[in-house]
Parts: sequence; structure tokens; C-alpha cells
Amino acid sequence: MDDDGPGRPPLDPEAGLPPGEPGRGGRVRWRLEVLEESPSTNAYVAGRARDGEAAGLVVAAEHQTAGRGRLDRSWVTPPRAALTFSLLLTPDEVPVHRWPWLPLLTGLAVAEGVERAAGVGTRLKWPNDVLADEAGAEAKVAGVLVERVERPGVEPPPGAAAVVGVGLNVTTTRAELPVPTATSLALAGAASTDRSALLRSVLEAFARRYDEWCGCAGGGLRPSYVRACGTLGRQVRVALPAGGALVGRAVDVDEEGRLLVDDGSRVHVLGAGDVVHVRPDRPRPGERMRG
Ligand code: BT5
Repeated sequence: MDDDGPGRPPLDPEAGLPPGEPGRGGRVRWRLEVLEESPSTNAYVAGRARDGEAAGLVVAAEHQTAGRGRLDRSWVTPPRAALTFSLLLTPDEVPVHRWPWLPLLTGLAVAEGVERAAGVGTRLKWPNDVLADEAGAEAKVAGVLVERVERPGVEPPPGAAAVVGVGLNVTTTRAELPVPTATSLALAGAASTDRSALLRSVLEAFARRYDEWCGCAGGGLRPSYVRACGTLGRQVRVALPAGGALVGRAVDVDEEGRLLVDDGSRVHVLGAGDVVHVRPDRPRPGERMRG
């Protein structure tokens, strides 16, 4: 991989780890592995989970060749221009109905890590997008894909594992981005595009939010998410899997991570699996959107 130029150094496997005491709350002990190339870090980590790997594995790929989004969509990134990584977790103590919070808390951790390491402010788009401003227009800088992996043969039986995948565009140029609705931290005016520092910062934020979620401390998580979520308070158009759309105001996210949309006659409760996508129905005054 010698065609990436001096602006795209490789990830430093050591510098990518939070120093000293990973996941200070103690639930996660990260072990980072960097692959030069992988079709999909989510698929790779899911395989390791089925083979009995313990929680805390972090796999980052310098180049992901068949990255996956939700609903069989794809995630496209040039070599070393993005962070593409997946985490393996076993949140045994968290009841299944609270699992939909995982992508939300991951988005929040990405937002917090990016703000801290790159100085780029972001907004979350429910359920799994992180948006940044490029030249005054809002665009997707990161996406999250959480998959549940059953592993019946694994001893001791910890139940299902969660694979948490993050794709974050870092130095990707406009010409390299796969869709006009995408942006990168560099295009959004990042103060730093050091991917190892970004990974460390996101892992630190994730460990904190994950501990909150596992501990059911709940306290900070939902209010923090609500503050960071740009979907709330907006008029949205929700594309439904069976076809058709629901138009209304996104009013809240409930205890189970579902989006509440008020269409004027009633409030609809939507899980991530109930929607194809959620788009602003019309921009706010003075606001532009890409694509
Ligand atoms: C997502 O899906 O946003 C989840 C993306 C998760 C990617 C990570 S990378 C590490 C791990 N391993 C994997 O295989 N996946 C995870 P979704 O909301 O379905 O968005 C997919 C859509 O985003 C596509 O249909 C494109 O329109 C757009 N897209 C594709 N590549 C993009 C990029 N690099 N930046 C912004 N948008 C992109």
C-alpha cells in the first residue's frame, strides 16, 4: 500500500488503545488488531465471536473492500482514508429490549470522540448516522452498524454477542466519497486527522457510555443522546419497509431507543427495524442539506 501518500499514515496499533486502564469503569478491556485489508470488519469480528472470542476485541481494517451498511446497503471507503472498525461485546446483563440503545450510544461516543480529537462538532441522526457540516451543509461523516451474533456452542454460555461496527470518513476527499450526502472530517474542517488518536478517543468515549448503559445507570445516556440528536424537533419523512411514508414531527426517543413521531393525529413508536430511512421533510430556515 504505497500509493496513499504521506497524508495517510498507517494506524499505530499501540496508539489506538486508550492508555493504562481501558474502559475505566472496568467492563471493557480493549485488544486492538489492525488488518491491512478485510472485506468487512463486522463480518470478521462476527466470525471470531462465533469461535468463542472474548469481549473487548477491536478490529480495524486499513482497507475494507466489502463494507456493509444496514439493509444490505454498502459502505465504501478508500484505503487509510477512514476508520473502519468493529468491537466485540457481550452485554449479558442488559435485557434484550434495551439493546436498540447500542447503535445510539455508539453514535454518541463517535460524536464525543470526534469533538475531542478533531474539534469537529456533529449531530446524530437517529438511529445510526453521525452528521457534520461541510461548507454550511449537513452530511454524513460516520455510520454505525450493530449486529447480534448468537453463539450457542460457546462456553461459558454468555448468550449473544454484539458486533458494533463504525465507519468514519477521515481524510476522504470529495471526489473519493461514494455519495453526495457524505462528507469527511477533513472536509468538515478538522483540526487533526490522526486516525490513531481518533480511534483512541472514540474508544474512550464508547467505554464510558457502554458502562453507563450496562450499569443501567441510565442517568446520563438518554439526556446526552437527546441533546446530541439533530432528528428531534424536526419534521421528518420516514420511509417504511412495506413502502409508503410517515410524515410528522420527531418528538422524542424512548427508554428502548425508539423514535417517537407525531403525525398530528397520533404518536408513532418506531424501532430501527421498522424504518428504511428517516429524512428531514424540509430543511430548517437557513439550512442546506447535501444530496
Ligand atoms: C451505515 O449504514 O451507515 C452503517 C455503516 C457501517 C460501516 C462500518 S465500517 C466497519 C464495519 N464493518 C462493516 O462492514 N460495516 C461497519 P446505512 O445507514 O445503511 O448507510 C449506508 C448508506 O450510506 C449507503 O447506501 C450509501 O448511501 C451511504 N454511504 C456509503 N458509504 C459511505 C461513506 N463512506 N460515507 C457516507 N455515506 C456512505
